[in-house]
Amino acid sequence: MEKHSRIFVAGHNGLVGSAIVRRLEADGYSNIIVRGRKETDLENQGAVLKLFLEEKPDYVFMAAARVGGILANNSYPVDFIRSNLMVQNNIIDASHYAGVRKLLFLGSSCIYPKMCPQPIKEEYLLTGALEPTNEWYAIAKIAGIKMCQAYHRQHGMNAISLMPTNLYGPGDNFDLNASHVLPALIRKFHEAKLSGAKDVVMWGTGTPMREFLHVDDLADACLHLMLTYSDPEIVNIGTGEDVTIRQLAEMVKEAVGFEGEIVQDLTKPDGTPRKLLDVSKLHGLGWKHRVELADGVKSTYKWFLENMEGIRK
Ligand code: GFB
Repeated sequence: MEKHSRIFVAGHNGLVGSAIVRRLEADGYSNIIVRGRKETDLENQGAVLKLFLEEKPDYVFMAAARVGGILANNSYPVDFIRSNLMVQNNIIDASHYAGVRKLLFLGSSCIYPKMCPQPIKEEYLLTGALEPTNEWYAIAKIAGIKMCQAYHRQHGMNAISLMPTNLYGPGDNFDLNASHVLPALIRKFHEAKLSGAKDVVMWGTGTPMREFLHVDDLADACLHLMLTYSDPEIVNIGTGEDVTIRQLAEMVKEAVGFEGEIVQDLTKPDGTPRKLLDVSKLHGLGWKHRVELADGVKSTYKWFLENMEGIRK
């Protein structure tokens, strides 16, 4: 990929897409193509094909996805399976049809079986039943991986698939019904501090374990692998370290400076008990994360404070 290559970042307004655009711009890539939802509806096959034929991208970062936390995934199964299948099929098909040189597809750590051994190796894909709260999203993402591998096998397409762990950072969604745990806790502790509330509600038991990767690290890994990796086999992207949800809540509480209690809401699901990626393949490919969780929580809280007016909440 050259600095003047035509690079399409699908989903540039989202948490991941915006981080990829920031990363590419910082490195001097000068031909970044983005399209807003109003200009091109990525669920519309004709519109996506038209975009590809007009813009003729050389490289594609496929970061457009319908994403959400455990409650949104559990509540809107149609949206999560249908929208993701449509958008990814359109982009992968159009990439082939328009002769894209390389496509990077982003999946998720929730593609792996709920009860698979930890840390999770890439080879555990499709070895067991999925976590029911997010199987709709996971099935769509698995289909995306297989589409890329099928295009590689049948047409020699250069398409790589990366599986990031739980992400967070600037541009995250802070809507309490739709968001992931980390931005939700930042908002809840912040609002509790302002209102002088006695406690903050943490969903579930607090015992599930999650691995969190700062989105700027993910963007860096995407660029690294776009430049150096060309194999259809999937690669996990994470830190290789995890915490309990209770530990995360304590960390956010401290970063925000809230002094009250943390209480459980056991009517909300825990989800999968643990989801820690084995990142030895990634490390072997020459990449390691830089942002430690405690620092990332602090910087994301700072971002939240500075951007409260415009954020999704
Ligand atoms: O981040 P999260 O929504 O997604 O929840 P998953 C992680 C854990 O945090 C669960 C708990 O055990 C939640 O019950 N939790 C505690 C909270 N308090 C809160 C809160 O206020 N809000 C939220 N959202 N959770 C998602 C998948 O699973 O992970 C997606 O549904 C995707 O498909 C994403 O793969 C990365 O880690 O459980």
